[in-house]
Parts: sequence; structure tokens; C-alpha cells
Amino acid sequence: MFNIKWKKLGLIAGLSLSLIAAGCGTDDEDAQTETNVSKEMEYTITGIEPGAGQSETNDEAISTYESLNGWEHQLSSTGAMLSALDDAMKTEEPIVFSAWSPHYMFANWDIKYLEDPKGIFGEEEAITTIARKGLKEEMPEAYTIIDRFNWELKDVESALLKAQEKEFEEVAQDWVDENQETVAEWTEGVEPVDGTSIELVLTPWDAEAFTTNVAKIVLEQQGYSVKTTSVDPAILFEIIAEGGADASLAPWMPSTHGALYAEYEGEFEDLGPNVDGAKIGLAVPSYMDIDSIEDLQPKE
Ligand code: PBE
Repeated sequence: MFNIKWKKLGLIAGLSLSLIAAGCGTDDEDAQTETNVSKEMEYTITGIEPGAGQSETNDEAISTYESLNGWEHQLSSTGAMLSALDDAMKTEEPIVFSAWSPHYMFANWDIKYLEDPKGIFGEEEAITTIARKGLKEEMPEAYTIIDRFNWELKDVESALLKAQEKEFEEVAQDWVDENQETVAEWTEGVEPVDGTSIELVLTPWDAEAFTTNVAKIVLEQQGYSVKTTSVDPAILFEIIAEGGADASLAPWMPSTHGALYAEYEGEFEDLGPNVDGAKIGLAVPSYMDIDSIEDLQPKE
């Protein structure tokens, strides 16, 4: 009995769906409708956290590119952006979103950066190590170690893939176990300390969580008691400049956090890149037939 009813319902639903589909077909035929994907996306960039450096570069892109005239920038969180991306990819819908490397998004989905002819997102970024003033004199052992920290982009990317199934603490411990030679280079000739407290600040993204956890393990092996605190980029620079935390391996330079860097320049020490070859930009699924930010269309 129930079965029959459901079957009927299914039939009706099926019928109305095909009627709708037929309706769409006719509409499409008459117009000069080359589909406007920008309109399909409701002229919206799917962004991430409001505090991200990249949220500012997106706004800058919107005000610079004519093709982005009238566009909205939807801020939310990295998690929400990734699930919007996943949903869109399942149904091959268009989406333009904030992307960056290193991140597992490029390994998980077939996506591409949009060309940025006006250079708003910059070329290569370097993830940079900074320290509060005085750290070098007060904790020379820790300073030496973090100054030597240096990763290959591929190390970070493979760690980020593993971190989809494990905690960052575990992935970082595995990395340290498997890379004892590198760790030995970082700590060579550095005297052990006896429980000195040190605080590292990071931002709430994956590469930073991995890197900072490796730093924590290595400094702990050296005898430090390490506290890690995750904050927004603006707070990170402020805390380090005020001497409220000791160091950070999280700033992205020169584009992503360049404005913050300039604001606090001279109030912290720059120890140079810990990862080269990072990148930020706007990206789309590879099935989308556009290659450049300039291929998007302004809202009328
Ligand atoms: N990110 C990842 C961050 C820094 C690290 C590019 C999303 C941002 O502040 O935009």
C-alpha cells in the first residue's frame, strides 16, 4: 500500500522535474545566453575569516578589478569555505573562493588559481619567523633554534594531508621522528635549558599549526616549557611588538600580512622565511571555463 503511494509520488515528482527542465531549455534557446557564471555565483566571492590577511586582499581585488565591480565578499570561516567548495564540486557548480598554498585543498580537489594580472595577491609568499625584541639576548638558545627553522613546501603539504586524519601534535611528532637529521642541524651546538618558559603565537590555519607544533616539540626536547597561543594576524603582530609573546613562525610576507608588518616594523625582529613558495589568490574549480580574475563579469 505504502509502496504504491510512494511510487506515485515519485512519478509526479519526476514529471514536474522534467517539466521544469523543459521550461529552462526553452528560455535558454531564445536569448543570446552565453551563460554568465558570475551571475550564477551571485557575484559573490566565498571568503574565509574576517581577520585573515587574505580577506583584505580580496577586498582590495574587488575595488581594483573592473570585472569585480559590485561583487560581494562573503566572509565566514575556512571550514565553511571548504564545505561550500566541496558542495559546489559535487554538483559542478561555479564558485570563486579564497585559496592558498600550502594547504590540502589543492591535493583534495581539482582547482586552479585565477590569474591576477594586477598583482593584488602578489607573487610568491614566504612564511616568516619573527621574534620579540630582546629574545636574542634573553633566550639565545631558543632564538638560534627558531632562526634555523626552515621547511620545504612539500614537507608542509604532506603533513597537512596527514593531518586530515590525525591531530597536528601527532603529525608534528611523526615529522620530528622521521627527520632527526634536520632537527639535529637546527639544535647543533645549542646548550640545553632547564624548563625556561617560552610562548609561541600562531594564526588559526593548518600550516601554522603544523609548523608551530614541530617548533614546540624541538624546543621541548631542548628543555623549554612551551606554550602556544592561536590568535588573529593583527593580534599576533601586536603581541610580539609589545613583548607579550616570544616568537611566531606564522606571518606570511610580503602580501598577506604586509600591512601589519609595516605597521609594527621596527618593533620586532625578522628572522627570515621558514617556508618559501607559499601563495595566496582567488581560485575556481578546474571545470570552470575561466582563467583570470578579468574573465569574471561585473554586476550590472
Ligand atoms: N591564510 C593562511 C592566512 C595566513 C595563512 C593565507 C589564509 C591569512 O591571513 O590570510
